[in-house]
Amino acid sequence: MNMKEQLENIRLTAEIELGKITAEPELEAAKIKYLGKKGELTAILKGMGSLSAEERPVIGQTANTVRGFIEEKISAIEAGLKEKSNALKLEAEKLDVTIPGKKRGIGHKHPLSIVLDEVKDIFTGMGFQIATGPEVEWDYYNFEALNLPKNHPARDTQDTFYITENMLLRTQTSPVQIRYMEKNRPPIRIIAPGRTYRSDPVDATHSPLFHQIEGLVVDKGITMADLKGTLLAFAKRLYGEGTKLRLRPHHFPFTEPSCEVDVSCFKCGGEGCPMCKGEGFIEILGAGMVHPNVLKNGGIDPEEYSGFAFGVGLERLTMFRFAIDDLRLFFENDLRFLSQF
Ligand code: 2U9
Repeated sequence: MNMKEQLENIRLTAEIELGKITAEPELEAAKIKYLGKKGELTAILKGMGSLSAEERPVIGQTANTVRGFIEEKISAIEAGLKEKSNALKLEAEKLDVTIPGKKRGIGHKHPLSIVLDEVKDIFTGMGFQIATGPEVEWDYYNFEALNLPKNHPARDTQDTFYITENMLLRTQTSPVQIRYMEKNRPPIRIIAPGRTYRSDPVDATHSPLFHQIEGLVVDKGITMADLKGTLLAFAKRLYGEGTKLRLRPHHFPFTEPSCEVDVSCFKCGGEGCPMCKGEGFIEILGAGMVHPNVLKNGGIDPEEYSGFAFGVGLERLTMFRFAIDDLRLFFENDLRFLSQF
């Protein structure tokens, strides 16, 4: 076979082989085979030294024509493959902007927050400030300053979680009020809402974490009548205008005298029903006149000033408000429960 025939042969096989190419790697292999430094065309051009002066330009021209032909074919195939892969990519990335979006439900307040916000509104409306403080407290602020020295029997009912011997999770929000008295002069009118802790086993009415709202009023000439008037106004706003109060004597180490406060049952109005267990009244909070020792511990002279304080459990308040019979529901985050409020 002479060179011209060889060249024609290369052109023919290239045409057939290139025609079968469907993917990039095959195309790369064909480029090397036909146009590469060690390719078939190059081999022929290298052998041109042995040709006569007449033959050389003719073969040279033919070789160039064949090369041009192959190059053109290859770039046509390259363009075709590129187009195909672009189309595939577009198809894969297709986005239907007309599909309706996924609806996200809008959340709402937790029942405890609903009642807490109501209580805050009622007291701020009566001129109270809202005070907060640390949940990890010193034994001094949680117990000692509140007239509960070490080994006081009432500490038993407020067993808590200790960080160290003298540092603990607060069992009441009263330490907030001691800290407030240390930094502020009377008149004082504050409520201290927040998380509190006790090492109680969980049941329908107990939880190691719960919430308290405590109140403190200190000024010249504050009496039990102020306590009663303030709490009556609060109970009427929370449970309705017809609500009555009943104060029963009680004992707390931090108040003297002390009382437990009942409200007339908002379900039966005092007649007696399953809600109030036939009593007509429901206990909602504890209160009393601040013990002189406690005022002293807050840096306030009990000869000059007097005050009243109260404490209420937010869970208990909320359970009565919405007729919920199990406190655990507040903390389980079950939407079947939460979405009812
Ligand atoms: C200072 C002085 C006195 C806060 C008070 C109560 C009565 C009370 C309970 C209600 C339900 C605790 O969550 S509960 O179990 N609290 O009965 N708390 S008087 O007395 C204070 C507070 C701060 C400086």
